[in-house]
Amino acid sequence: MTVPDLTELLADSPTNWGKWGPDDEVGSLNYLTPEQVLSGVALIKKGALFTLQRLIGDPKGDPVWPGRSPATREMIFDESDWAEGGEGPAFPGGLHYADDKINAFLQGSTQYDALGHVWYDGKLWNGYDAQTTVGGLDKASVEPIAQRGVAGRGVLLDMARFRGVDCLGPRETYDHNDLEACAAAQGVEIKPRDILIIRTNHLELFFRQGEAFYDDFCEPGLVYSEELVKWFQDKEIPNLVTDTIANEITTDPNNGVALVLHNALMRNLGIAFTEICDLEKLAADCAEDGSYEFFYVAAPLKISNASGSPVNPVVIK
Ligand code: UVW
Repeated sequence: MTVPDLTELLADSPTNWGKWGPDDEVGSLNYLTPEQVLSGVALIKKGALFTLQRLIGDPKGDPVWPGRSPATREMIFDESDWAEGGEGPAFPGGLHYADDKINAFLQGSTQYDALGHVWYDGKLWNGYDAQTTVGGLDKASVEPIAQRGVAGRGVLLDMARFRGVDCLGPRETYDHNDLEACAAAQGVEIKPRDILIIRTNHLELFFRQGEAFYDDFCEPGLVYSEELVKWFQDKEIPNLVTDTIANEITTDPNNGVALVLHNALMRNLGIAFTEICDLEKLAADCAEDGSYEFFYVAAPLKISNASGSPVNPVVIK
């Protein structure tokens, strides 16, 4: 197969560039108006909270994109620093304290991608020049998303349960028609401006297989087509949230290109991507009470010029 480059493949793919002005850095999150936030709040019925972040430093391992390493945490001060000969600082009254730090890829755990995280043809979201990423993102970093915050009506699409499997395997695909069919089977409607949360439970294979998981690395997920991109644009989807590392099939089976939707949806339409979520408790609850719609809220960290940020999204039902 001759693999096209993204410029060629997405030559006629639509963009939302300029839709929210020449200085916009949050893209389709603009669809999350106060009315949208309130439509999510109105779905709170039983006061149940679900946090969607994976544990950083999970003893079972942290799944990351190949080439990245899991976060490491280092203890700076603990009680041993105040033992005989220790270096713990002395404070009046005898205060001791714990202090630690982490060294982490900002894309290496449950995270929001900045809209400027990916690009092709020298341009990122809204047409900003790729040179603006050099030394840190001057445009479309994660900071404007963090300054804004994310909240609205969320819908869970449990593709694993819909397909009657424990988890989707490598290379399994689904598209917007499958999402609609899944929603119909769950008795929920995908409405315009919904935050879409797709469960595959694929990372269960990482926890079962350990490093062997990477021997056959091609995550399952959405696959690019013109119709799919149009569906996302027409539905005005602000945010795509999944429990996989990259939110889409790793390599497109139709053309051999990697991460096409990062470009067609994030770079071109300005859709925010939230990756590596843990959706298991939420999915179990949705299956039990039959309700797949809820209030979703997320606050990525305010990190200047960053390509992404760790986050602990919260769903309230
Ligand atoms: C890459 O950056 C390659 O992927 P992701 O957005 O999934 O972290």
